[in-house]
Amino acid sequence: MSSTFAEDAYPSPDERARLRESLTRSLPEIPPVYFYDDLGSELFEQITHLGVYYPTRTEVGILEQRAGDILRAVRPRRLVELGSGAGRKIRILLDAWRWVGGGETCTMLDVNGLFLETSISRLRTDYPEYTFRGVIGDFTTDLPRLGRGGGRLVVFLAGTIGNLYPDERRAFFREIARLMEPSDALLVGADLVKDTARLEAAYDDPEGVTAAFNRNALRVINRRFGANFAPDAFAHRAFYDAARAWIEMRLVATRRMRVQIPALDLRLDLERGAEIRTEVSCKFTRDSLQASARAGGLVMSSWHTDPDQLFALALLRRNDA
Ligand code: SAH
Ligand code: AVI
Repeated sequence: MSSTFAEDAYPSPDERARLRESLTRSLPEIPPVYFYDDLGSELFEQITHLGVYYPTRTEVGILEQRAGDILRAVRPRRLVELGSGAGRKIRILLDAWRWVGGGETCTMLDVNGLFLETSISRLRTDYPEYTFRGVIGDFTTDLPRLGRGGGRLVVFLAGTIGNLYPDERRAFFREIARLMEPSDALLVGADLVKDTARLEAAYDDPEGVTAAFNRNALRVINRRFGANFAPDAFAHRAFYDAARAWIEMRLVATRRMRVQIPALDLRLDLERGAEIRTEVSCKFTRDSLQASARAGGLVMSSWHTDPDQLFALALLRRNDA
């Protein structure tokens, strides 16, 4: 478990084909998974502490209130966290598990090996009664590596579900439903639709941390694919698209430039003002999340939110459970 995402082996033909396809769309895209090398994961951690970035502290508050109820409802023997990052939120569930009982193992899956390794070694020290396992992988393709077998609570926090496009989200729910047993459950953190000013402020902080996080995707592409993007020649842009109910992050070229990406055998000629989409972050209502889960073969068994209805946790089960 020692390699980190950005230092992994040379990208596979499949990975190269997918990025090439994304970058050659009429609106070029870099999938958000490329934010999360070690620097990007650290920048995300900094984002979680920003005053304007309400999702983390709000979700932590809901988890602290509801972790016991959720564990009592599911009675899992095994916890699985997808996109675990620095591994702080799982501690709230592990603390509650100590009271509720029945806990055995905790598996965390993340694309960033360093963050995974560090968080697992800390968790092993602080929770010696549980067995921890780390899986370096991609939650859009590697879920089968988590195996099967009941008694599992899978948690997918932070609103990361919103970083999947609606069709990817449906495919994700379907794949989870396929791998779940009737006794398993999925706990999903979802950021909620709210006023545009508050949403946009959360993705454009005055300190420029989100801008640095956004530009970091170019550094990752440079390293991983031998490209020569000049990150400083791009401006950060974030806006709420109310019709699609998502925040969109883009990078805007501040001058005309030619970018070579040798590993993709690709040259991009960007005009000044040309944009690259780096992330969508979908916002939900209870109904929209329920409909999306149902389309993927899951039903909502409980919904937990904060007093200001900023963020929610939804507990989902297989529709035949
Ligand atoms: N759960 C943490 C971190 C959320 S940030 C929290 O609540 O604060 C999103 C996390 O998902 C990062 O750790 C990132 O490395 C990981 N990630 C992003 N895309 C991924 C993918 N496709 N597969 C696996 N992990 C991914
Ligand atoms: C990880 N994910 C839920 C974050 C979000 O809010 O969509 C990523 C992020 N992008 C910009 N700021 C935070």
